[in-house]
Amino acid sequence: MASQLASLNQWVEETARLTQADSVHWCTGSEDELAALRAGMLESGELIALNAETHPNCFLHRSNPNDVARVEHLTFVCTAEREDAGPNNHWMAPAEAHAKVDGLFAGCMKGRTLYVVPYCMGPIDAPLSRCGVEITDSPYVVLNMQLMTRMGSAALARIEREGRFVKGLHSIGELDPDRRFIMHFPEELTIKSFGSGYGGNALLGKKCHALRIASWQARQEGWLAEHMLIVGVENPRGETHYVAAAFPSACGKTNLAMLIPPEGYRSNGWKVWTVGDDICWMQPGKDGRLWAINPEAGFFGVAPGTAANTNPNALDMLGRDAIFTNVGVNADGQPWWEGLPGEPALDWQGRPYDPANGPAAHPNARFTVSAKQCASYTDAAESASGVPISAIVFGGRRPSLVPLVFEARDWAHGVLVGASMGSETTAAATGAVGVMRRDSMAMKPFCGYNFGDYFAHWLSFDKPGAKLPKIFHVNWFRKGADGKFLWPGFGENLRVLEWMLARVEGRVGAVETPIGMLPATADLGTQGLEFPAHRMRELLEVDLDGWRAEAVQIGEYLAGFGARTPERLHAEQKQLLARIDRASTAALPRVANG
Ligand code: GTP
Ligand code: SPV
Ligand code: MN
Repeated sequence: MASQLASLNQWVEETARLTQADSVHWCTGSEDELAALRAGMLESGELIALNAETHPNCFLHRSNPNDVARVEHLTFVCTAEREDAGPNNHWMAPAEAHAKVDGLFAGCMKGRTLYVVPYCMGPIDAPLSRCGVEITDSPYVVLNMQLMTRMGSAALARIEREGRFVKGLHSIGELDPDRRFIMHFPEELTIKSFGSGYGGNALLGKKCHALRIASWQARQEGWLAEHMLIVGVENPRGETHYVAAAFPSACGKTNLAMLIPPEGYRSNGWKVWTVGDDICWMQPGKDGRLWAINPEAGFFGVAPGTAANTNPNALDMLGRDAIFTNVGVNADGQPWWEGLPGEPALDWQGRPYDPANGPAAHPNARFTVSAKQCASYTDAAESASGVPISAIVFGGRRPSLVPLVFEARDWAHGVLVGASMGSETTAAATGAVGVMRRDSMAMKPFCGYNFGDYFAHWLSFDKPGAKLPKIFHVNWFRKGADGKFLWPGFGENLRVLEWMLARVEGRVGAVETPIGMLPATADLGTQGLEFPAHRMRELLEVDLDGWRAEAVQIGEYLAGFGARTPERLHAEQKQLLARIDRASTAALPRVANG
């Protein structure tokens, strides 16, 4: 089968010639096709069957140990003008990038099958959804794309109808880190990824298309493509508010998206609905609100730490029809990672487990599973119009300074709060872990254009008639003097969401501080939590000296984007600094007159 779309056929034919693939397979997404792929991979060792009784139709994939995470230093945005990619991206001139990577693709699929994978990001009938075609020589990528996107015949039909699609060319090459590139050509709606088979480097619908290319398109077309979860919070009155939250990689999106309310909240009727756990596309609706869809159809989630006491919804959905990448295995042939009960037998590289070799599961080990298997997944996630967003939340790993929660004063201040986000780096990308860096809107690795222009785009949503969500910042990761997290996190995070939504509904007050509005300690529900009052004070503390230094750093960071940073954002930063200075002066002990 080929397509009715000449441009697609032609691209497939050219690519087959360039890569010298043995054969071409157009993926339909049928059960037979998937079964055949799995059978071949079990034979080649690319998949390992897990315990079929405890984990029916679950498989383990061990990636090359040099290929276990995104590679930001090898990821490029190739725009005609360097400034359009911005200092937030690695840049290469398009002609040079094409030449470099096409050289690698030449002959790279000799002896391999070339898979043509048509996919749709978002519900197949949603106007905001966008389609793409990934060409890959990795059956592992095909299986993952089938779980993560609407892949196959329905997507191809939409592509043929629209005549337009994002082209993604991928080969695992030789998995040589010195011959690895993830190239984006937003002006050509094209992605070329060579030399990695892992996650965001290889599943091109995800970060490459749904964030880097889509953010570029979103700017031109007046919408937003964001690294955000989408979660519905239903209160005891049966009203559901949808919240979109941007946390950097491995900072808690999947966990918040699938949160199970604490016991007292559950019995009072609180419910939490999962729409998406990683990516959010949103657009102003006719009513002025922002309406959001989850472009993905599955979860590619961090395995370590996923446990009955942290994310039971996730654990429950992983009992069948799932792919595990770089986890350990127990003596029973079940997948195992740090946080689960019991003992590992083999580590992620298939060696007998030895603590001297490090953790049994790689810290960036992942599961891939269809969203439909998540008990809290809601039909609203399949809605063509999306869900209306009541609140936007930014957050990161900040061991000090940043309080548990605060609310931005208005949209423009909220954009500054998002732009100023910082977080400690994690194992989701190769490189040092635990290093503080700025990660505006959690998009540092994913914005397909200059951050200065991106901030201006965010500001542009504030216009007459807009009914914009309130913006908040959270920090689940503040630590006490003992080096331990002050806040219990996970399900207890609903307590913070409750306060935010009460603010959205205008039902609770707030304490005004120079950095924004904070809850009065009494307004954050701690019923049922063993929680000394001094700890809440510590979590909500605003250290003016520390914030002064932070505000100065934010100013320097914004200046780094030069003339592209909107004046309005500079003005917000100056106002922040001025508020801090005023409050510091007011807080100084006064000498009485006379
Ligand atoms: P990506 O898929 O990389 O984008 O990550 P993510 O943002 O979805 O992060 P995820 O929810 O998978 O969490 C990453 C790690 O943070 C896991 O080890 C979690 O156990 C831990 N984590 C998540 N939420 C919390 C929390 O509220 N408190 C604490 N202390 N840890 C958390
Ligand atoms: C992330 O790193 O933010 C992820 C995993 O969600 S990956 O698909 O590898 O980008
Ligand atoms: Mn992510």
